[in-house]
Amino acid sequence: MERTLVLLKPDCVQRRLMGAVIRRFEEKGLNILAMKMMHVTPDLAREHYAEHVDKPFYPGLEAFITGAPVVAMVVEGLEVIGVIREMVGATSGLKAAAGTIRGDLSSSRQMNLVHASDGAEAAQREIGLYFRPEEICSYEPTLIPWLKAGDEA
Ligand code: FUP
Repeated sequence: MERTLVLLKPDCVQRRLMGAVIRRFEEKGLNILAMKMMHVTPDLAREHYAEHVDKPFYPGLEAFITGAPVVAMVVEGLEVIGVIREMVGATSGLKAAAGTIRGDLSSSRQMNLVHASDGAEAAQREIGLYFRPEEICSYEPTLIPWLKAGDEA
Protein backbone atom coordinates (compact mmCIF):
# COMPACT_ATOMS: atom_id res chain seq x y z
CA MET A 1 0.00 0.00 0.00
CA GLU A 2 1.14 3.53 -0.80
CA ARG A 3 0.02 6.90 0.55
CA THR A 4 -0.08 10.21 -1.27
CA LEU A 5 -0.91 13.83 -0.51
CA VAL A 6 -3.78 15.39 -2.44
CA LEU A 7 -4.75 19.06 -2.22
CA LEU A 8 -8.05 20.36 -3.50
CA LYS A 9 -6.78 23.79 -4.46
CA PRO A 10 -8.51 27.16 -3.90
CA ASP A 11 -10.20 27.05 -7.33
CA CYS A 12 -11.68 23.64 -6.48
CA VAL A 13 -13.09 24.99 -3.21
CA GLN A 14 -14.37 28.24 -4.76
CA ARG A 15 -15.95 26.44 -7.74
CA ARG A 16 -17.82 23.98 -5.45
CA LEU A 17 -16.05 21.02 -7.04
CA MET A 18 -14.74 19.42 -3.82
CA GLY A 19 -17.49 16.79 -3.76
CA ALA A 20 -17.09 15.97 -7.46
CA VAL A 21 -13.35 15.36 -7.05
CA ILE A 22 -13.59 13.44 -3.78
CA ARG A 23 -16.30 11.31 -5.35
CA ARG A 24 -13.91 10.18 -8.11
CA PHE A 25 -11.37 9.00 -5.53
CA GLU A 26 -14.04 7.20 -3.50
CA GLU A 27 -15.56 5.54 -6.56
CA LYS A 28 -12.09 4.34 -7.62
CA GLY A 29 -11.92 2.45 -4.31
CA LEU A 30 -9.17 4.56 -2.78
CA ASN A 31 -9.01 5.03 0.93
CA ILE A 32 -9.10 8.58 2.38
CA LEU A 33 -7.17 8.50 5.66
CA ALA A 34 -7.10 12.21 6.52
CA MET A 35 -8.83 15.35 5.32
CA LYS A 36 -8.88 18.96 6.50
CA MET A 37 -9.71 22.42 5.19
CA MET A 38 -6.99 24.96 5.86
CA HIS A 39 -5.28 28.08 4.57
CA VAL A 40 -1.86 27.56 3.01
CA THR A 41 0.45 30.24 4.45
CA PRO A 42 3.19 31.82 2.32
CA ASP A 43 5.77 29.86 4.38
CA LEU A 44 4.01 26.55 3.72
CA ALA A 45 3.63 27.45 0.03
CA ARG A 46 7.38 28.04 -0.23
CA GLU A 47 8.09 24.67 1.42
CA HIS A 48 5.55 22.82 -0.67
CA TYR A 49 6.70 24.35 -3.95
CA ALA A 50 10.42 24.52 -2.99
CA GLU A 51 11.46 23.36 -6.47
CA HIS A 52 9.52 26.24 -8.07
CA VAL A 53 10.32 29.12 -5.68
CA ASP A 54 12.84 30.72 -8.04
CA LYS A 55 10.73 30.35 -11.17
CA PRO A 56 9.03 33.38 -12.75
CA PHE A 57 5.55 31.93 -12.20
CA TYR A 58 6.09 31.37 -8.46
CA PRO A 59 4.70 34.72 -7.15
CA GLY A 60 1.43 34.11 -9.02
CA LEU A 61 1.34 30.50 -7.84
CA GLU A 62 1.83 31.58 -4.21
CA ALA A 63 -0.89 34.24 -4.47
CA PHE A 64 -3.24 31.61 -5.90
CA ILE A 65 -2.54 28.79 -3.43
CA THR A 66 -2.78 31.16 -0.41
CA GLY A 67 -5.80 33.06 -1.77
CA ALA A 68 -8.59 30.81 -0.43
CA PRO A 69 -8.71 27.61 1.63
CA VAL A 70 -7.54 24.25 0.35
CA VAL A 71 -8.63 20.78 1.42
CA ALA A 72 -5.63 18.57 2.19
CA MET A 73 -6.06 14.79 2.10
CA VAL A 74 -3.98 11.69 2.63
CA VAL A 75 -5.13 8.95 0.27
CA GLU A 76 -4.06 5.31 0.45
CA GLY A 77 -4.23 2.49 -2.08
CA LEU A 78 -2.26 0.09 -4.24
CA GLU A 79 0.07 2.18 -6.44
CA VAL A 80 -1.97 5.19 -5.35
CA ILE A 81 0.69 7.79 -6.21
CA GLY A 82 0.64 6.85 -9.91
CA VAL A 83 -3.07 6.05 -9.96
CA ILE A 84 -3.99 9.52 -8.68
CA ARG A 85 -1.51 11.29 -10.97
CA GLU A 86 -3.23 9.53 -13.89
CA MET A 87 -6.66 10.49 -12.57
CA VAL A 88 -5.56 14.14 -12.15
CA GLY A 89 -3.98 14.44 -15.62
CA ALA A 90 -1.33 16.71 -17.15
CA THR A 91 -0.49 20.00 -15.41
CA SER A 92 -2.45 22.23 -17.80
CA GLY A 93 -6.17 21.67 -18.05
CA LEU A 94 -5.80 22.55 -21.73
CA LYS A 95 -3.43 19.61 -22.27
CA ALA A 96 -4.85 17.08 -19.81
CA ALA A 97 -6.65 14.13 -21.38
CA ALA A 98 -10.43 14.00 -21.41
CA GLY A 99 -11.59 11.75 -18.60
CA THR A 100 -9.01 13.14 -16.16
CA ILE A 101 -10.01 15.61 -13.45
CA ARG A 102 -8.08 18.49 -15.01
CA GLY A 103 -9.03 17.43 -18.54
CA ASP A 104 -12.71 17.42 -17.70
CA LEU A 105 -12.94 20.35 -15.29
CA SER A 106 -10.07 22.81 -15.84
CA SER A 107 -8.96 25.07 -18.71
CA SER A 108 -5.94 26.52 -16.91
CA ARG A 109 -2.31 25.69 -16.12
CA GLN A 110 -2.37 27.44 -12.74
CA MET A 111 -6.00 26.85 -11.74
CA ASN A 112 -5.83 23.12 -12.25
CA LEU A 113 -7.95 22.14 -9.24
CA VAL A 114 -5.85 19.41 -7.64
CA HIS A 115 -2.30 18.78 -6.45
CA ALA A 116 -1.08 15.20 -6.11
CA SER A 117 2.41 14.07 -5.04
CA ASP A 118 4.55 12.99 -8.00
CA GLY A 119 6.59 10.21 -6.35
CA ALA A 120 7.22 8.28 -3.15
CA GLU A 121 9.74 10.76 -1.77
CA ALA A 122 7.48 13.74 -2.51
CA ALA A 123 4.50 11.96 -0.97
CA GLN A 124 6.33 11.32 2.30
CA ARG A 125 7.64 14.89 2.44
CA GLU A 126 4.32 16.51 1.53
CA ILE A 127 2.23 14.39 3.92
CA GLY A 128 4.62 15.56 6.65
CA LEU A 129 4.12 19.20 5.65
CA TYR A 130 0.32 19.05 5.96
CA PHE A 131 -0.40 16.43 8.64
CA ARG A 132 0.84 15.36 12.04
CA PRO A 133 1.04 11.55 12.36
CA GLU A 134 -1.91 11.47 14.80
CA GLU A 135 -4.16 13.19 12.23
CA ILE A 136 -3.89 10.22 9.86
CA CYS A 137 -6.74 7.79 10.56
CA SER A 138 -5.57 4.40 9.38
CA TYR A 139 -8.40 1.87 9.05
CA GLU A 140 -9.31 -1.32 7.23
CA PRO A 141 -12.20 -0.70 4.80
CA THR A 142 -14.74 -3.51 5.10
CA LEU A 143 -15.34 -3.25 1.33
CA ILE A 144 -11.82 -4.48 0.43
CA PRO A 145 -12.87 -8.02 -0.60
CA TRP A 146 -15.18 -6.44 -3.21
CA LEU A 147 -12.55 -4.04 -4.52
CA LYS A 148 -9.65 -6.42 -5.26
CA ALA A 149 -8.78 -10.10 -5.21
CA GLY A 150 -7.00 -11.54 -2.19
CA ASP A 151 -3.76 -12.09 -4.14
CA GLU A 152 -3.52 -8.43 -5.21
CA ALA A 153 -1.04 -7.23 -2.60
P1 FUP B 1 1.89 19.18 -11.29
O1 FUP B 1 2.92 18.18 -10.78
O2 FUP B 1 1.15 18.69 -12.50
O3 FUP B 1 0.94 19.65 -10.22
O4 FUP B 1 2.68 20.47 -11.78
P2 FUP B 1 4.13 21.08 -11.41
O5 FUP B 1 4.73 20.47 -10.19
O6 FUP B 1 4.96 21.07 -12.67
O7 FUP B 1 3.75 22.59 -11.11
C1 FUP B 1 3.24 22.94 -9.84
C2 FUP B 1 2.19 23.98 -10.02
O8 FUP B 1 2.75 25.15 -10.61
C3 FUP B 1 1.10 23.53 -10.98
F1 FUP B 1 0.02 23.05 -10.31
C4 FUP B 1 0.73 24.74 -11.75
C5 FUP B 1 1.81 25.74 -11.46
N1 FUP B 1 2.49 26.19 -12.69
C6 FUP B 1 2.21 27.45 -13.15
O9 FUP B 1 1.39 28.17 -12.55
N2 FUP B 1 2.87 27.90 -14.26
C7 FUP B 1 3.76 27.12 -14.93
O10 FUP B 1 4.36 27.57 -15.93
C8 FUP B 1 4.02 25.81 -14.43
C9 FUP B 1 3.37 25.39 -13.32
